[in-house]
Amino acid sequence: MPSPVNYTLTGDIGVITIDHPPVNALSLAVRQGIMDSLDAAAGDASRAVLIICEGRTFCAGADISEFGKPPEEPWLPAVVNRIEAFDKPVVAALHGTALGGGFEIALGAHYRCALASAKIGLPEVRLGLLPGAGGTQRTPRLAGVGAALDLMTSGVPVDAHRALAAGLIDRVFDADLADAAMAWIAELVDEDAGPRRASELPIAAHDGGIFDQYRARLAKKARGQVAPQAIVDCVEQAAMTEFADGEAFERETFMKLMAGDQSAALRHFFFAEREAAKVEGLAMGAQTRPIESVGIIGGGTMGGGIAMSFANAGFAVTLVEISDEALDRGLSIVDRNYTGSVKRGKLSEDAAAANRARIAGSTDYANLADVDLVIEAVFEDPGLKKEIFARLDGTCKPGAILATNTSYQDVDAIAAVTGRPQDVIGLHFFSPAHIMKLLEVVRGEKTADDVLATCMQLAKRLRKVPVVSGVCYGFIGNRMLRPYGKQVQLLLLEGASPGQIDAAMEGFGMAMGPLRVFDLAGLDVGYKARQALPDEMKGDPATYRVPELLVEAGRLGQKSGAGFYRYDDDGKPIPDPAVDEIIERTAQEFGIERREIGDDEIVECLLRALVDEGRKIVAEGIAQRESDIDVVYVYGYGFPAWRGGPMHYGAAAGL
Ligand code: T1G
Ligand code: NAD
Repeated sequence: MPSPVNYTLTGDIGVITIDHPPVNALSLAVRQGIMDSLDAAAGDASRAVLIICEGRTFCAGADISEFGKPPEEPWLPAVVNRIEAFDKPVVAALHGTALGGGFEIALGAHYRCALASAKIGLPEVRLGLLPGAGGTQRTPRLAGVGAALDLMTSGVPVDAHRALAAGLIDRVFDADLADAAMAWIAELVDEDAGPRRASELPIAAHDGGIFDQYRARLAKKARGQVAPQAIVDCVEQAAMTEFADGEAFERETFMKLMAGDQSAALRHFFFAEREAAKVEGLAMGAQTRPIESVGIIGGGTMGGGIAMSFANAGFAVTLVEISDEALDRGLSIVDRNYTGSVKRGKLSEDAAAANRARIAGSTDYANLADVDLVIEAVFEDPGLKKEIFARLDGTCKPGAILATNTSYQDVDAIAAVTGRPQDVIGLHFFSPAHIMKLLEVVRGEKTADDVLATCMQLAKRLRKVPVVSGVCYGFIGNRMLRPYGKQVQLLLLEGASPGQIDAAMEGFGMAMGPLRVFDLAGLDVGYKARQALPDEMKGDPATYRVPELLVEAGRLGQKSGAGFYRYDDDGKPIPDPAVDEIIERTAQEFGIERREIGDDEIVECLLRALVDEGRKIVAEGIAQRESDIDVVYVYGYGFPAWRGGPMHYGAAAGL
């Protein structure tokens, strides 16, 4: 196998070119190739060395596929240190996304330049790790303690100009990176600018309390996660000890994280998310249909958010409602959401205005005649949905994709009312649709491959994470929510309070405890859905009597000011003795003996419910693989990614 690293002497500059698609990850061959190139540069007439990459990006990090295996020499820290120790000036030229170990290679170089479009970052924390090739020691020396802590504990990349301002790079070029870098190196050589080593820089003065401030902030923001705290420890060491001691501390801490459960879970999730985009039996380059214009039917909670998702991604959107006042109401929600995004700094005024302008309102289905894709998001009423699809069948052009955003209805039954079932699919967005990344792509019995491939590609354009589901009641996520919800109800009757159950699950890492989630979604949603079910599908009445009594008492959840909790004016949940009384009375009604229940038992019982249902979903072929279920539950239901997802956690915990 030819080395992915090539060395040439161009004039008096040695050029190390890395070409290891798709992202120039620092595999063993790349690391070895860099070392071999440095051997050559040490012995030739070169007066300086350039490190540059082919393809779409500078090295995007250590090779994650090598993790978990015994590290093979040359180790990445040794490569970085060899670059830094080189006695000729070494320049790194960055483009694309220079991330993790890739940016650490650049930090080892003596000078750094980048294309204006480049981004640099240290996202190791997202893998439950920390920059383990000197990054925690060199970054604070170049950019200061605060900027280093922000960059590494957030894992969020910064653009070239921000990196320049922070002192992390020295030059930004607008085009022709290689030429500009070579010209710059010639200047450096003419000025006799020698090696400049970040490890020799002192740490700029800073407030000694900054470390504990970060620890306290991260204990909330990254509750339960070990890597962010470890990064603070490493930067504190950089500020307090010699480089070599700090580097040794970093290495030891890195190895501990690498061996830990949280990094294993996050690395699993990194690949799970990418795997989910691959559909068995559907070639990656499968034929797709052009999608430029989109029609959305129903401008309610979901329709408005879906319209924004498409408008924000540059599509022309026609939002169709049943009447002018319904349309005005729907569009005013959209306007309010855009105003909110601008206020929160998510969008500039201009961008919000441009996106909003892409959404046209209508009450006339004839306006959908030429759109490439329609998404129906009307009430969760099977009859109404079938009526609408029959109408679309007669209105939309041949080849238009007809999608439903239904949470539970049978996509095959909806497809069957049209003469084009091959063009029908489910696109199940999650609320709020312009924010939640998960998109369940529901493949009907007759859905054509190119329709499926088109929707998978569309998800990427919407910056959503797609997961393919077969047709069943609740698809993947909502189907798993049912047994989970049933166990919650049984735990309540057996002695756990709403507050205890939520605290136990939030302590486990869930973004929000189940009773708060039910109150947020509205207890009437489940109540109505249950009314539509035949008795045999309702299950054990003990699993829904309490929420039924709450709804019948007008306690619909947060929307009515009370559900399982009471809510004060700013929506804070307050435990309510009236609810405890209803629970105790219902337990008696079912003859259930109440007892003390520990948090661990609550967590295990609820996770077991998720894992058992997840296994059935894979066994039935509704989900392609267990890791897809992890992606659904992390992105759609706030399961902590640092636990890997319910299936990964269940396997690791032996549930
Ligand atoms: N190692 C191995 N494979 C990688 C990879 C990596 N670091 N990054 C991406 N890939 C593969 C990915 O699996 C996919 O493969 C293909 O490249 C395209 O990726 C010591 C230890 C770079 C922003 O965390 O953030 O350095 O599916 O679909 O959307 O301190 O990939 O095509 O077969 O994501 O354009 C730190 C992780 C590692 C960066 C590109 N680096 N990667 O996004 O494409 S830890 C990271 C990304 C580290 C050192 C430590 C993104 C991207 P396939 P993609 P994309
Ligand atoms: P909603 O009640 O908020 O909005 C439904 C909208 O459809 C209303 O504005 C109504 O005026 C409109 N409508 C009704 N009949 C119509 C017709 N013939 N033509 C055009 N518009 C019509 O409902 P929602 O919460 O937005 O849910 C919509 C769909 O999305 C449902 O199938 C629901 O199951 C699904 N869904 C909801 C959520 C959620 O959390 N709310 C999440 C995912 C999916």
